Amino acid sequence: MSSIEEQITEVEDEIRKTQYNKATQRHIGRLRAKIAVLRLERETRAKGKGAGPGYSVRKSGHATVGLVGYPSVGKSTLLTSLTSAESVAAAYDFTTVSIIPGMLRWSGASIQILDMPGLVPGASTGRGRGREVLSVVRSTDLVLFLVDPEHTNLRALIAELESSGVRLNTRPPKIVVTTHDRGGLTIASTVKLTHLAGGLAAEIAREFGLHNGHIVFREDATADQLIDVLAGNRVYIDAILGVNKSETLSEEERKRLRADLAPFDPIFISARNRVGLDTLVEKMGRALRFVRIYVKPPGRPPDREDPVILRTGSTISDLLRRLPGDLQRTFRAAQIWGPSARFPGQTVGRAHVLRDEDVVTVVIARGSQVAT
Ligand SMILES: Nc1nc2c(ncn2[C@@H]2O[C@H](COP(=O)(O)OP(=O)(O)OP(=O)(O)O)[C@@H](O)[C@H]2O)c(=O)[nH]1
Ligand SMILES: [Mg+2]
Repeated sequence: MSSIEEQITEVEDEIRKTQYNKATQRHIGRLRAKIAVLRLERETRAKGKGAGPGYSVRKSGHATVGLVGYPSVGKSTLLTSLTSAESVAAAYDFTTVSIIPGMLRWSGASIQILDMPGLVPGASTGRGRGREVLSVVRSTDLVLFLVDPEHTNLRALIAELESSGVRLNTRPPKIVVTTHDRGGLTIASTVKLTHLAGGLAAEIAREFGLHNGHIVFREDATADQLIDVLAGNRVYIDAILGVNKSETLSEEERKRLRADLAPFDPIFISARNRVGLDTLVEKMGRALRFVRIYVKPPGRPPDREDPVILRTGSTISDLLRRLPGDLQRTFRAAQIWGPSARFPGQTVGRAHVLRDEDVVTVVIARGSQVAT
């Protein structure tokens, strides 16, 4: 029996040899599912040996950005230029990989930036301690790719991230899978499935050992999207791109790079000369999609000076966790004014999703101490 690595290579070769067309679509879909299953198995074994992912970086700030790029493109220089030298307090050595954190302020939010060792091709299979680096990337809120004029192969970098389960600039597919003990496999969809017709969805599910259960599609998903949902360990992270050492580039060269790097909209910087950094930071801050929440104590005006900073999609429950006192226990309701309120002063519960610049009053149960 060949090793998992050999089996993966075999299936990859077969995919490469197969021309993609209507007739082979199913075959390829099935093969891709096979690879995903083999990769899951490889991960499980690596974890068992204690070698795999499972170490993380101490997070601080409101969000974490990972600096990802080939060696020597200027990641460490950028971190030093972006963050005050003092904030690069210590090199946390994770026995094999050094990740240097720095802290940056943007519009009231503090953003942690992680400088990581350069990625090399083959990182996702473990080259250059790549798997450890990639496991840290998986835990970040935003990827900042950095290339320089000598290392512009962004696609290969993206491929490394993808094979470690990172999905960039896209949302989780609208597919819901439930497993049952028996009753076979049923599939329903609210839209016409153009990529997974003719039983392909069921065949892929079977590759994952799903024989009894229910799959609901709420979008016209591809085979890869279904595989992602079945594999279940995918993370969805946004990414932006900087081109460093750009002080050496002519207008013509920039234009060519821009075309090469599409659909990314690269920001040309010089980390060493501190050029373009404001634009980069602005783009980073916006990409993190913070929401600012103004807390209003009952009967008093809201505190507009010092908003609570949350990430987009956060709920009242997330807000409670960030406020002093035992609000998780004493919470009774919240009142909302602002973008997420259907009308001023609307009463909402813990699951209510907040929007940027909401004003919130927390109402606590009678008899509880008032939180200040
Ligand atoms: N011309 C130019 N050189 C730069 C710039 N920024 C960094 N460098 C140089 O690029 C080289 C590599 O910089 P580092 O910051 O160590 O690169 P790195 O990406 O952290 O490298 P690894 O940690 O090995 O992955 C150094 O010699 C820097 O001085 C820049 O804006 N322009
Ligand atoms: Mg470095």
